[in-house]
Amino acid sequence: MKLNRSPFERFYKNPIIQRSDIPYSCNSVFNAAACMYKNEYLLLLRIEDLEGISHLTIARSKDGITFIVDKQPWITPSHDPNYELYERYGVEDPRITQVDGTYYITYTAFGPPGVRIGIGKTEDFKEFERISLATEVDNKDGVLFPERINGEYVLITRPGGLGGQRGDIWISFSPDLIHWGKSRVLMSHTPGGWSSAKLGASTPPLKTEKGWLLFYHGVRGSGYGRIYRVGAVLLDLDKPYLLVGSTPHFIMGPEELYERIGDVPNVIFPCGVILEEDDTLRMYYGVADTAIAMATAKLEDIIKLCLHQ
Ligand code: M1P
Repeated sequence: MKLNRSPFERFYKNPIIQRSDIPYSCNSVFNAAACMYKNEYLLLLRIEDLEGISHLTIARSKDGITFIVDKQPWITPSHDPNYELYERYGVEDPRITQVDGTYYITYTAFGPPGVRIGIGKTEDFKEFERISLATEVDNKDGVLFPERINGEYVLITRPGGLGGQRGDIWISFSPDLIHWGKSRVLMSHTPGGWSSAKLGASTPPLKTEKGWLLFYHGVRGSGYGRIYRVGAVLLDLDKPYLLVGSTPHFIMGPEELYERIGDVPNVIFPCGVILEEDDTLRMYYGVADTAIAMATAKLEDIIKLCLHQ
């Protein structure tokens, strides 16, 4: 049975990118960041290699559906002594945010001490410059706001939440993308509900007239494993630590076989959303940690759900 009130429509030929589309050997491709660059859709794919280490590779498309994947990885675990230990097990789950004309990439740096949020930047999707490891362990699901607010960069994070631990969504502020503070809890997991285990930001906030629109994933344990679903909230434009609306329930969950079956079953994990000129949202999401799918929704429908209209 389909979710009655899901505003999202899945692309009929999902998944749009799978392992056979990658021009070199790998285990899987999932959880891709998305943006527009020079009139093309650009995805930054998380690709897990045959040793289980993830790196990031660019894919490009004219129509947002048919993607050509670069022949070489772009961002791989760093050999810089300041980063090597923290990225030794991989770079994962990227998000792209354009701030003041520069593309910033947040990602999960995974190494022996645990997971941290890395931030880097690019102007041309050729050169990539690391800026900072913004958090200590264990912290992930970092998304950056597309504007400085009151002069500060704003980052959403998810400390904790590894294994069976609980995890909430936090927000922090920085003058320079290196030093972060004024941290506070933005959203907590909901005991007994669809995000009873943990939450994490999914896509970078999108500015709307009604507030910053943030998609997030909520996770619930089950006898068979965890279930990853998606909800949305609106945050105050000037005080982004304040919620002005939230969907009363999850708005998309695993339903199709490609979302239910794979390396990690029952996972939908968006990392990128693109707003089209006609106010259609195009969401790119990892499915079952195995492939990438796309779904569309009308911005207005999501906002109405957040405002319970
Ligand atoms: O396997 C599901 C997801 O698990 C982790 O996400 P989170 O820590 O937010 O629950 C990540 O490993 C993610 O890549 C993966 O899709």
